[in-house]
Amino acid sequence: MKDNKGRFLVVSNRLPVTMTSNDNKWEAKSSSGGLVNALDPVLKNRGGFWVGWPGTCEEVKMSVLKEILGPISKKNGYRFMPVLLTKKDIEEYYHGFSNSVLWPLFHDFQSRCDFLPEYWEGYIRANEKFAKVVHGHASENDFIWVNDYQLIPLGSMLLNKNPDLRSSFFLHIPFPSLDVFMKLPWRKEILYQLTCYSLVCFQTQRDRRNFIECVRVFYPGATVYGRGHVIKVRIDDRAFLAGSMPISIDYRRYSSLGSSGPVVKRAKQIKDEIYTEKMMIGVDRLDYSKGIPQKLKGFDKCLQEHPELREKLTLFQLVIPSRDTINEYRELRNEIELLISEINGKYSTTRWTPVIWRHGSLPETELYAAYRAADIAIVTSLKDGMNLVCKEYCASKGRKGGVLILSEFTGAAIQLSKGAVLVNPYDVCDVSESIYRAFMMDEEEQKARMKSMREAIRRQDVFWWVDNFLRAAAGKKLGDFPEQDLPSLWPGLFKIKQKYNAGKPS
Ligand code: GDG
Repeated sequence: MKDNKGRFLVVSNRLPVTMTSNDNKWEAKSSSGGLVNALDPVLKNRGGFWVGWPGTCEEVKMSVLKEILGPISKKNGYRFMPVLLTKKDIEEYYHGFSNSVLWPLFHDFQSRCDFLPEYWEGYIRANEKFAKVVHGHASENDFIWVNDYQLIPLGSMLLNKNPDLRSSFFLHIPFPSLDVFMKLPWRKEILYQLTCYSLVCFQTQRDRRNFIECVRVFYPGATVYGRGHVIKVRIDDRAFLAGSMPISIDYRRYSSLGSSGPVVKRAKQIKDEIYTEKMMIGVDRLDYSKGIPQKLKGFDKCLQEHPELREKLTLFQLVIPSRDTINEYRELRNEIELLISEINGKYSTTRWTPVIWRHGSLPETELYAAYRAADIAIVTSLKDGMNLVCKEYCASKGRKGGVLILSEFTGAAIQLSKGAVLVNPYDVCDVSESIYRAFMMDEEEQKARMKSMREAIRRQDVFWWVDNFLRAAAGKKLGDFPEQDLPSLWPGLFKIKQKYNAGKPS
């Protein structure tokens, strides 16, 4: 098992599939989300591993896991390695420390944090479980890529198990400023754990700057060398790299999907069904960081200030269910429903409903048809590590126009600042006027802005991101992990079987 030339080993909280059981019948559904959508095309057909929680706390027999995950592994061309977690783990590690401490704090929502010591204990316990699975399958030659805030301690745990098991880390969410980070009761531990990776990488230079500032305060003797995407940090006798690389999408795939016959045809149908002159799309996970109420309030104000837009502009808002067992998220859903019914109650006519919304996911082609049909896309995140929705929207438009309204507080705003209409989501007037401006923008300006955004996304697509990450972490590029058939899980097993059979009397 451990004699290989080096494989890709991605670790994230969730596997790209979720296992569910109904009357003891198990099935796996693919899960979507920024991280999965970015990493799946990278891992596809490269014969590596994805380690993560399969989304269930129920006891699952090994035979069931193999039966369910085996065929999906084969289809995807990489293997799924489940980490089994208990209800208590999920309560304390996932809902607790990850989503009630790190997520709100790193998105600047300090007042939403619950700094409970048992959450920290659960976080460490669950990370140990991940470390055990990774350690059981990885060799020193493998490229171990740990993803996101749920797994910050993993790198240091792997080093404790085997000092040659080096790993790299990418933080998909923002890294907060020093004064916010200081509020974390486990700030010393979290910072130390981040410094144990060979490469610790952030979405933007701003996030990395925040991190380096924290390093300088906690390790006054630290030295920092270099500039650009990757810099070197030395703390006493330890050295590691700190990077900043914006994650992106598989631009070519999404751009050709957006221009494909079925998507274009369906986009036309959607446009006809919507009825109004223009359609504006919003696609967000149900999360307070995405600023959905701020978007709705801005739209309300726009319809109030500019009555000429009534019956001419419809908002199609897709809300993807997320963490819906948490009270706060249920409350957010109620708030959104209330705001939508207020807007629709105020302005609807017999032939027009201002906000059409859906709480649920769409199949990929349907989502791209909706992007394609939309004249405007609106992202009003209060804080967002990157935001892939805005990049997907631009890719789907082909050479057509379309306007992107984008929150200043997304990582993507740095790359797309020339083409997008940037907005401060906390300023209801700004949101309202940006919608009006987007509605009125002429075709020529739209096309010019869209072109510059598409160019930026095409130049730095998800493969650029991976190549840069690999080059910095291991001096490799994606091509060094060629496409291949899924290798056997136990390469030695075939030989042992042969030997055994050879020794057997015929
Ligand atoms: C985190 C960070 C960072 C959404 N609805 C459907 C669907 N989606 C897909 C989109 C997009 C993804 O979900 C959402 O990605 P985002 O980047 O917008 O947001 P998060 O999920 O919060 O992701 C974020 C990201 O990690 C990557 O680093 O950009 O800042 O918060 O890809 O397409 N996909 C389908 N149907 C839907 O209804 N098929």
